[in-house]
Amino acid sequence: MKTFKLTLAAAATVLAGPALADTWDMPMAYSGSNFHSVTGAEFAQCVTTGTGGEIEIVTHPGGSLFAGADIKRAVQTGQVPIGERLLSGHQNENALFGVDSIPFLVSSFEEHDVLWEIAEPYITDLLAEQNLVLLYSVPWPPQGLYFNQEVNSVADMEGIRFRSYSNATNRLAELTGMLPVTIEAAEISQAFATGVASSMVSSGATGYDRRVWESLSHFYEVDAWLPRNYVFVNADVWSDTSEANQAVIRACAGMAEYAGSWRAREYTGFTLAGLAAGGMTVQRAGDQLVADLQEIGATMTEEWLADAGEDGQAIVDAYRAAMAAQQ
Ligand code: PCA
Repeated sequence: MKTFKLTLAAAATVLAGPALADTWDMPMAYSGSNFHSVTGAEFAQCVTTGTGGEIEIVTHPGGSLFAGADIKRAVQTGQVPIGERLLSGHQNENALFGVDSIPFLVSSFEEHDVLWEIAEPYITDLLAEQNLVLLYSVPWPPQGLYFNQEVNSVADMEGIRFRSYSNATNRLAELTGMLPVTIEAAEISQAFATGVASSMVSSGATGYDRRVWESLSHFYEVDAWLPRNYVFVNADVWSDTSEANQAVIRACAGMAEYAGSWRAREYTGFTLAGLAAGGMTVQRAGDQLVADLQEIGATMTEEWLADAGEDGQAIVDAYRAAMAAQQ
């Protein structure tokens, strides 16, 4: 009996000892060299170090574990505890997810920050309803237009095959008379090389990462919008995480958001220069093209407001009021 008691005591000590390392696989859609993926890898390292190895986050960039379109579902259903995804990739579920893709509402990082501060609580709530906890999010640089020819007006875009990544990009293609085809960033080099598409709206960063100068000739800076990526965790996994480890993860997330947002800014000029060095013509869109796009942007804004209901209107009104107050 005595031996039995001792054995029990020993077992209890083992159970109460240091928690076993928990590995969190983290799928990410963009290539390992992309600044979002670099930021995610640093976040993972920060959590692993900060939790003393109790939680080890392992990133899987480039869509290698789950393709971009499947990452949110994989986290929601607990196939993986954590992931990163393009927020506007969910605009088909709820228009609010496309709050960062309203054409020409914001056209700089500074304006985007004002919009995001207003919109973030709405997105946090929306994700919470879907069993997800928002940890951090980082913007992409401003979106411009890529072509394999000179384009001076929307009329010049007629019939071009256009790579889209969200509802908003799809709609832009429709309204400009182009033919949209949805393709993940990880697949675009091949899509352009084989002529599946010959145009897209995206940042200099993605064009640079995917070496699109090998297939395309022109990048027009139009600063249409700045979409965001976000990192999120399954809410059940989160509530099973100790308070101390939650605090570490929140702190690492705060640093990642800060560092990633600065990287996005620095990457903007660097990647546009890289596209030019690759042989592309990189320039601001001409007056006619800008005027045509503004008109399409106005239509898309009206459509978004109709879809996004009261919350969407409240966000846009609050943003416009905040900008007016800065004047
Ligand atoms: N790159 C991502 C989304 C926005 C961006 O700049 C992409 O093209 O898929």
